[in-house]
Amino acid sequence: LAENALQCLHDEDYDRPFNLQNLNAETLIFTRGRQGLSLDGDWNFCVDLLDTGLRQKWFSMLPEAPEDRIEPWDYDPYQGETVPVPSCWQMLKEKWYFFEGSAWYTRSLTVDELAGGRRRFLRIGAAQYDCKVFINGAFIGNHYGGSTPFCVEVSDALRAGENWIMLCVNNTRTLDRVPMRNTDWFNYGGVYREVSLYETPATVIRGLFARLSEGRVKVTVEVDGPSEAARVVIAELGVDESLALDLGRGEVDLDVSPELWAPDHPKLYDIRVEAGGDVVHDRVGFRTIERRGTDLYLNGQPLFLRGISVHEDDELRGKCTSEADLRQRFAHARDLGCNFLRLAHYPHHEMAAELADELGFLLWEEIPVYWAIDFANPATRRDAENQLRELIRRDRNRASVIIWSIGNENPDTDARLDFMRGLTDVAREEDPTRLISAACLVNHARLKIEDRLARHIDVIGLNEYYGWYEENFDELIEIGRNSDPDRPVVISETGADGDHTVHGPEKGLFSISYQREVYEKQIETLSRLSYIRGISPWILYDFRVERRQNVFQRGFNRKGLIGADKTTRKPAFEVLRAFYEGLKAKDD
Ligand code: GCB
Repeated sequence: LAENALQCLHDEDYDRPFNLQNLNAETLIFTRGRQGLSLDGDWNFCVDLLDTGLRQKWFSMLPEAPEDRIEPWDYDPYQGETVPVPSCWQMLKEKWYFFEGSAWYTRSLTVDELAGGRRRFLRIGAAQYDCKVFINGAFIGNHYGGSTPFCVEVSDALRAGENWIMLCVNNTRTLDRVPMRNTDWFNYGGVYREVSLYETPATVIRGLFARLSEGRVKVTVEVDGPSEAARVVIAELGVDESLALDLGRGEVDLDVSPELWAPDHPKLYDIRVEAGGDVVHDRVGFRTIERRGTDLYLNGQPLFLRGISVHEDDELRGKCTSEADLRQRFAHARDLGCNFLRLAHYPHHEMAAELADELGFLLWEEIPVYWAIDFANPATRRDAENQLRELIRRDRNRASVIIWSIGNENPDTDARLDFMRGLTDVAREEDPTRLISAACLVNHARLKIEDRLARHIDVIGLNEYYGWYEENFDELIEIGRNSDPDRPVVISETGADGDHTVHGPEKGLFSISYQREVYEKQIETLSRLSYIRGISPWILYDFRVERRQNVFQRGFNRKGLIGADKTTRKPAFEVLRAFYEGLKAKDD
């Protein structure tokens, strides 16, 4: 008892040292084309609502046989229950469905002695939301942000022979996180993307950015470790160039004319980069994306985005995704006549953009600066900026990605404006070649697009729910008349719930017939607004969310054009498909 009381005194303290050693964008290494050792599979697991593990230091417990222990223990990280990684714990057991707190993952890893100077990096594809890493009892670092990858160098931490890796993952929603406590998607928890170990030479390629810039292919290489030059090979373009590295960074402009990547011609080139014995590969498409006035241009051609919004969600697997799931998603988007997907409201699995590159889809990628986060808090800002950097560094070689979105429906306060301007600076610094957007605000009293952020971004995203949250469609026309945007507007959301199951009503709100009517009226109205350069209605599939509990929702947002089974198409699907087919026919 006395010991427990003492531990409680330390409650406020225990987290502090962990905050000192953040894993962030600076610690990422470039992993495309590397052969890693997969650490997916069964890990020992325990939920820990009271954070007992941090106070009792479960991570420092030795893997002894229970009969040899001299102190009592409340959890044995080396024995007991296991769960598969990747997974979301909510999907594994009913009793974990609403669990929100810390959970411990442990597994052993046997490695050989590292040959002189070589290095090892552990990469976690994503863990929701904060993840503390311990190796052989030592705290290595922690990562904030539930949807971006992070790396930790473990060259010294792993020893030859058997090692123990422990992760403490916490999905508690707090006011200072990004997103904060209130979202319209389910708060899954766990290590829900792949975990791998990479071995590299002493010099490691951390960054590779290949893009078309002012008519030339530009390649930037960033390395960590001793190396004065890097080599860039794009065999199909006859490129084999050496570039000098200064303080670990070098850039080269290549005088070549690649075939341009476009949705109807998703041409990709193999690129290989070497530095100090380290080698990475990528497959990269080259294209341009611009805005001029209220227009968008892809490779100099006017562009209209025939889109659909998507979440990363699955009835059975939660936020944990697979290639088959992503291919099915793109097949549905293709059937719908889309050339564009909004990956809302957080970074999706990196495979989404890799497949979009191959299949020929344009993407909007986003960070979860969603609704009213703690804009005045410097720690919240650091977290958001880091998530944005990690997303951009992960996906900036994907031709499919044309827009970085920095937020969704945030109240127009001074603190928010300052925060968002900081994010536009980060996005432009990391990647000056893409457009920046955010779902901006409409002043419903004055019926006008009115958001101070609009003039700092390239594309004004607009979420409007006429026919659902707002009744009078004439007001949408009025907004069209009263607004005079000087840059492209994309309707980043619109839609209505439709319950297609046996529980769904015949007509009126929540019926699939009413959902269809809303789509018909939206299309008719939006077609009259001259400055709209695309739409991505809300949403492809119904998705799980805690806050939707009426008799038709039953824990799901039912605005999908297809049910949560990812199979049953609602009538609105056909309405949007017919509209997009018409637009395509006009384009051809
Ligand atoms: C929105 C949000 C989205 C919600 C949607 C809705 O404006 O951006 O996250 O799911 O509306 O269904 O209300």
